[in-house]
Amino acid sequence: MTTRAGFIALIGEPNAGKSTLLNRMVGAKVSIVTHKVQTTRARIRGVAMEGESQLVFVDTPGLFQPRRRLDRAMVAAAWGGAADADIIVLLIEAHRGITDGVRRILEGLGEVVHGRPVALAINKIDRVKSDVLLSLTQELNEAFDFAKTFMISAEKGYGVDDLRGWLAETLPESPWLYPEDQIADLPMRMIAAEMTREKLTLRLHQELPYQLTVETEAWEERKDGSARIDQIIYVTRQGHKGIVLGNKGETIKAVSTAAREELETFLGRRVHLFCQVRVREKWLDERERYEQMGLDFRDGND
Ligand SMILES: Nc1nc2c(ncn2[C@@H]2O[C@H](COP(=O)(O)OP(=O)(O)OP(=O)(O)O)[C@@H](O)[C@H]2O)c(=O)[nH]1
Ligand SMILES: [Mg+2]
Repeated sequence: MTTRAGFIALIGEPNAGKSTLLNRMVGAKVSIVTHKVQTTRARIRGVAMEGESQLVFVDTPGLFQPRRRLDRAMVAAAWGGAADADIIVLLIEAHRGITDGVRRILEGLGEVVHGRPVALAINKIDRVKSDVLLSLTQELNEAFDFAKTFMISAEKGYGVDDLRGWLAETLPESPWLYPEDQIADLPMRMIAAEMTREKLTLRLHQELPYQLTVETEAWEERKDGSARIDQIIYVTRQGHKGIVLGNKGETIKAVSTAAREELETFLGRRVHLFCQVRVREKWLDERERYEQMGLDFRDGND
């Protein structure tokens, strides 16, 4: 039997459903998901097996017009993921159709593909009537030379098996790149930090989720089989610290409880999670913070 393996970059506008699709393909929550844009900040790999093929999915930050250093580093990471992949899957939101953002991505794609297959995945088909899909498919295929078009719902699972099957047979012949039972290669410290950031993003409003970052500072294995995890939430202003803490500390308490519960499920053991909020006005310009996020600091330069 010949084995196949390779990298599949999931790209698209923020909120297109890339992380949801990665998690569904892998069968576990490897990448955080929220209803807000710009949730994913760095490339996150998830591994799935299909027959003799090993599919290494690369979730990427959404592609948008960056304003800040962090935005630029995120967008660079996303394009970098596309540039390194064997196959690119572009996710489009069915109900939003061809936005200006989608047009810009199609232009950018032309420069990075170099003959590699690009599949179109029209996502969130559960949100539209089927007649919309036909014209959208046609328009998109006129705008770009896609190898194949799939209509999916990453959330409900529609069409995902077809996409997986096509990817499995389209990947190049290659030995597997990861052990057969491995599903992710993100360090646990980072997965843990991401879980806390997801809960913060879900609870906090407006700009605040975009002005904070979470890092796991210490991870201690305890004799009773549990883990003690200490995390720092960096915010840019004293006022933000107050909001993250909440009245009598109720916000931070709810966030850390939710994150701890999810971590315990993921790890299959007890966790003691301690989150501390620290004001660091300039964290968005600190190299160390980017390295912790898995981003290249230099990519943020103008
Ligand atoms: N109705 C519907 N919602 C979906 C579907 N797929 C994803 N979503 C929702 O869309 C929102 C964004 O999903 P994500 O997976 O975080 O999107 P993303 O592309 O990773 O977003 P960024 O990380 O911000 O770039 C979440 O609320 C998901 O639950 C789908 O097939 N149908
Ligand atoms: Mg995401």
